[in-house]
This record gives sequence, structure tokens and C-alpha cells, in this order.
Amino acid sequence: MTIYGDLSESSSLLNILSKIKPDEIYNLGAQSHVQVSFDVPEYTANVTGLGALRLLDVIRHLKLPVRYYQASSSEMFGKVSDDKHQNENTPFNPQSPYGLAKVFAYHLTKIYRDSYHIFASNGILFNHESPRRGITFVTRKITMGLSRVKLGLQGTLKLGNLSSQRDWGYAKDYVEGIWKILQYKTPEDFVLATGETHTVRQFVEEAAGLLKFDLVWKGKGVKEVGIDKKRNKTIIEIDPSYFRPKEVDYLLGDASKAKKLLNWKPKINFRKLVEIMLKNDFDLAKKELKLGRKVFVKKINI
Ligand code: F7E
Repeated sequence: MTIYGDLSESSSLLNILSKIKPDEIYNLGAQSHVQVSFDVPEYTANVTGLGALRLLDVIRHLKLPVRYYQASSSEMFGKVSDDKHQNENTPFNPQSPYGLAKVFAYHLTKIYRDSYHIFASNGILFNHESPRRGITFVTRKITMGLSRVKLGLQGTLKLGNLSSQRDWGYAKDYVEGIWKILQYKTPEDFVLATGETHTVRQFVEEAAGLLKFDLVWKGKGVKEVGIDKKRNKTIIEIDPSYFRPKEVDYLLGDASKAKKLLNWKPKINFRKLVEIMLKNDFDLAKKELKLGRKVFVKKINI
């Protein structure tokens, strides 16, 4: 059964929750694209920040004996003061309207937990990726873009900041962690991360290697290009429109609390993650080549 609702509309949430009376709520709803949050800051604050308030407030008014999960984000850490790991005790310093909206929802979850004894927990998740990732996020953009370049479906892949570092994990591992957070005996906040960090450039290099490109970098700044030496052809270009007004340069998570209390740790490492995503997107690109762009886009919902 599908029931429609909207995080920007309290009455729809009241209607859904009073009908369903769920045992668990996972609030994964958001305007979740960091760059887009600079273009639509008010909408992002409304859905990503106030959306959590609306849900928690309905839980409070209905006195629902529910377990509530808030999808908090490593973007809340923002600009970190050193290059160490971030954990549950690291101060927040958000760098985008998205990060700030998530900080609001994070604190509200704690406030409602303490004030009204609601079982409400935050999972502070570092980047979690998979073939289901939207194609405007950098990992999927790279695996999809380089696959299409390989098959001649596009000329180059245009990217922004190649130097930012992320702790990228596999979404399936993180969903298990999310579930474990709500099964824990008390409502608490947990970081989920792999404990490894890589640059966007390293993600590109890993994917390019798997596709058997002979990638070399030439030039500097916005003039930098990635060249496939085998064919002496540019395959990566820098497009400054993908630079963010403010960047989060470095993220590296420490999930030792989740490991100790939830017995959670990720199974898929960086290399395997790139491989899984690339296989999916190379297969899709082959289908696109066979069917033609128009038929492909109609048939495959990407
Ligand atoms: O950017 C750089 C970009 O958009 C990663 C969301 O799920 O994870 C995600 O947020 C990095 C940034 O993800 C391009 O500047 C370079 O430094 O894939 P992203 P994100 O901003 O880390 C957190 C945990 C969330 O909570 C969010 O909801 O890659 N980058 N070139 C680029 N990024 C994009 N999108 N496109 C580029 O062409």
C-alpha cells in the first residue's frame, strides 16, 4: 500500500502516523544535495530541518510508542580543524544550508528525546554510495560518466573539485547499521563510517583503471585535464560550475562506538565499492549503446 505525504506538511504526517501507528520511523527524507542547497536554501531548511520537527512533534502529540531514527550527516562536521577522525564528540561546523539544516534536526532529535522521553536516535552517516545513488552525486557521476566515455556515448566527464576527501562506504552496509541503531536498548547517537578517506581524484583513478584507461593528469587548476594516454584523448575536464560556494575539504569517520555497542562494521571497502558501481553503470551504458539514448531513457528510470 502506498500512502502519500510530504515532510513540508504537518497535517499529512499526522494523518499517516495516526493511521499506521508504526513501531519504527526512519526519517531519511531530505533535500539531500549539498550544492543544490545553496540554490534552494529555504526549501532545504524546510524539508531537511523542519521536516524532522514536524515528524517528532506529531509523535509527541499522538504519544506514539515509536522508535524514531534521524538521518544525520557527516556534512554537519563541515570544516574540521585537524585531519583526525570525526566521532560523536567532534564539534559541528557546517558549511552549507544542507549541513546547517541537518544540525538543526540532529539537536532537535536530542531535545525531543530528553524532554519527552521519545526513543529518538541519530545516525551520523558518512557518505554511503551504491548503484542506486543519484547521478548528480560525484561517485555515480564518475562511474556513469567514465563508462559512457569508454563506449563513446559522451566525449569527456566534467567535474569540480578533485581534491576534496570523503569517507565513502557501501549503502547496504549502512542500512544494516541504521537498523541496529534502532534495535539498541537505549536511544543514542552513533557515527557510521569506514575509517578510510579518499580524494575525488583517487575515485576517478580507481574507476579509470578498472575501465582500462591509461589515465595521466596534465595542467593545473581549472585547466587541469585527465588524458587517456593510449588514445591521447582528453577524458576528464574541470568545470568551475561544480565548485561549491563553500567546500567541505576533508571527512574521515571514527565508528568505534558503533563497532563496540552495535557490533557493526562495514564489509565492503573502497576498491570493491568502485567495482560494484562501475559494473552496474558499464552494463547500463552498454544497454544505452544498444538501444539508443531515447529508448534507453524511456525504459530505464535513472
Ligand atoms: O560530493 C566534490 C564535491 O555531491 C562529494 C550527500 O549524500 O554525502 C553527500 O554529500 C565531493 C564534494 O556528496 C563534483 O565538491 C567534485 O566535495 O557526491 P557529493 P557530498 O556533498 O559529500 C553526505 C554525507 C550527505 O549527507 C549528503 O546528503 O565531490 N565534487 N566534482 C563533485 N560533487 C558533485 N556532486 N559533482 C561534481 O561534478
